[in-house]
Amino acid sequence: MQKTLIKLLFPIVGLLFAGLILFSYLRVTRERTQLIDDLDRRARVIAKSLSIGAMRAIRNPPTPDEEDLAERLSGQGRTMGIMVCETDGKLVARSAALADLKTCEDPEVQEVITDQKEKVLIRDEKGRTLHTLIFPLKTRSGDFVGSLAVVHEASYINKRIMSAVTWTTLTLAVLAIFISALTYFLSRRSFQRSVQQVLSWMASTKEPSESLPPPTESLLKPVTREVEKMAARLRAAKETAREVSEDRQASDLWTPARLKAHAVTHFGEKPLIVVSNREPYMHVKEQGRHKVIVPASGLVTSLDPVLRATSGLWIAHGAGDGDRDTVDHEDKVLVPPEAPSYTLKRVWLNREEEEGYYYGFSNEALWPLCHLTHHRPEFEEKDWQTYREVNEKFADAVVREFGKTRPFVLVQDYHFTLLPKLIRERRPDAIIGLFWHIPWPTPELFQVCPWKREILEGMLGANFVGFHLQSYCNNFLDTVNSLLPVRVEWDRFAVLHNQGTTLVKPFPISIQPWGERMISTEEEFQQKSLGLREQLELGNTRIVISVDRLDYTKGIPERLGAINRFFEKYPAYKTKVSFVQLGAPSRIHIPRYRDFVTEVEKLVDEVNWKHAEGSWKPVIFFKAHHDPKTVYTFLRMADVCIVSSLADGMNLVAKEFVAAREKGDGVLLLSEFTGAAREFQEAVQFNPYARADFAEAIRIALEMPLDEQQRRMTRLKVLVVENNVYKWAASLITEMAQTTEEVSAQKTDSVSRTADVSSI
Ligand code: GDG
Repeated sequence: MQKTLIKLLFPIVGLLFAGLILFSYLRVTRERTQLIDDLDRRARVIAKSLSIGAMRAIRNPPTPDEEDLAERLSGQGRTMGIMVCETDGKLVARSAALADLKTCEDPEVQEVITDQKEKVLIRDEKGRTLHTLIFPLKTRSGDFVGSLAVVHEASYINKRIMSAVTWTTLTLAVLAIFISALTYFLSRRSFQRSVQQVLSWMASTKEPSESLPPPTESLLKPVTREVEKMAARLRAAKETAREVSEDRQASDLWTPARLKAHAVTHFGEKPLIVVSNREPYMHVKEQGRHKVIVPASGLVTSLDPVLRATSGLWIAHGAGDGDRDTVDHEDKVLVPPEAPSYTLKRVWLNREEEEGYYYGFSNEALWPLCHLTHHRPEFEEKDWQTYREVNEKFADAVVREFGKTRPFVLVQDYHFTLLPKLIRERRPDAIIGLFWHIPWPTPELFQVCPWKREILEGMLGANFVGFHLQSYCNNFLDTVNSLLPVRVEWDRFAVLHNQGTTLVKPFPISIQPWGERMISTEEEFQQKSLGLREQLELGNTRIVISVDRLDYTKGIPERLGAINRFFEKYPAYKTKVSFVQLGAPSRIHIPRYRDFVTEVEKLVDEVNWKHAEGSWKPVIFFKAHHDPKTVYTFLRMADVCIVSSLADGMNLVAKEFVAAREKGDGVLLLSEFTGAAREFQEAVQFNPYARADFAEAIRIALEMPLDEQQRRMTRLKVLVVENNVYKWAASLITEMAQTTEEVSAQKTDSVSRTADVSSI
């Protein structure tokens, strides 16, 4: 600290000295001028008083009296004497004291004779400093007759100046030393106090419960502000580490806190950027007021908790009619509305774009192409063009969010097959993952797509492509292998192509625990389930539940056919069991989807017409977008859940049903064509196309003994609890981190190889 203070004082003392020197210089100069002025004045008075006598001496030859004139002033104070010269330079009279000095031939005297103007000279002669005033002698009529020089001894001026300089310097030096010392001691005292305050405050921040407020008066205030921020970050990290270690001790489960710590470890403070078509929160207008809805979508169900935990950025199409009213100038809004924890950035599409890209190419071509449900894909050239344009639009929106450091982007689903390549072209260093939520067909099926190669090349812009199942990965690798000039390394499931390497891996998706989504108490659940029974006139019947987006891939007509067969075969179940279908309308602008809803309604009507008894109806079709609480309550109050998809990437409803079984009972009837069927061997599996088997599976489920239900459900629950959505997201983040390391290593390798080559 001593050194720091001295360093700090150096410029202060320097400045002080410079100021003092300037001050003494000005003082001395002023004093000198004053003394010379005094002498000028005195010499002038003498010259004027002697001028008449001098002129007389010039006119008449010198007499002894005039000799007296030259001697009259000799020895009076500092006056040495006078000298009178004629205009032709002839000496008329001179005091004896000036005998050894220059005479009338002196050029300075000559100058006065020529100019006829008074002149003052200060010069050193014979070891003395002399002040000489040369005065022009003029008659009353203005005739110039000669000059009179009055000479003074002026050495005393220099002496006086020197002593003034000495005194001023001494005084100022003492003053400077005094001020410096004072400054030093005062700063030292306040520095010491500030450092002491900051040290005790820093020591107190270690223990938040006893922490002192930061010192506000301290000289080190900017330092305390930074330390305060750092302490907050350290506390947060400590808290996360504590939560993680507690979690680890409790079990090996992935939790939001553990996922956050995992993301921070790999991405630092940079947000993970997720891009999808569907937004997690949609603002819609209802009777002039804004209402927020969570769209019925497996993608939203799984990604929202991940973004909440990692505080990332989600970029999606703003599809709600109130969306524009709720964003800021960057089209961003903080979500979830009740507890904002991440940013949603909305991208706007006009009607034509939505038609061509979303309803057209994504859902009329790629969706049926990837789901083996015998629905013919419609490949419209115009839709494909719009699809490309919208992918470009999203690429621009995504890249706009990138900073200078390497960005991490997770692209979602079949709406954005071209996006990875487009982002890569704009930012070659980006780490890009693409997650595909639906199945991938065989090469034979995929190759009917007219733009198959462009789509595959677009996807290969990603560092890795994830699917739910290994079989979808294998299909994808087979497809690129047969359609593109690439090399597939089957031992590590990698595609080597002209943009680099793409790894293809399974990441089976999952859900977050209901406990995190539902804050409802047991009492609330009982009330809500009673209310729903009343509303749907269910009485005390047993409930078989199904929850679906109304999509032709979900096997709803097949389910209704099996229900019809079940009641035909087992009529004793009439009035004792009700099939409740929660159906959220989806993609309703596509005629195929509208027709599908009409078909379901017609089939429901037929089954009910055929089997209804009194007020009891075998099927209750609850067509609406339900809130998650309603979905949860139904999943919990039912005895059996049917998931009958004809093809499904995973199917999260199956997992949600298992997670909702608080008491460990209930039976899951699961189509063997869902991704979930691979994990859920304990579910009762069936082929939804085989109506009789399907109907039989319903009976088996309804008659399954409780202990058998519990045995199966316990195993299913372990799978859902352990493999939750946080674990899924963590494995994607790990993949991104590993890819980053590999990419950096390759870069270093290629740099060193370039160096090797250049040195050859
Ligand atoms: C795709 C893939 C894959 C249903 N009705 C309502 C509602 N839902 C919720 C469910 C569930 C989600 O929607 C549906 O998820 P699924 O996974 O069953 O199906 P997709 O939407 O087709 O999802 C699928 C998934 O992506 C994830 O990768 O599993 O294979 O097709 O969470 O509970 N939610 C609300 N109201 C409803 O009326 N709020």
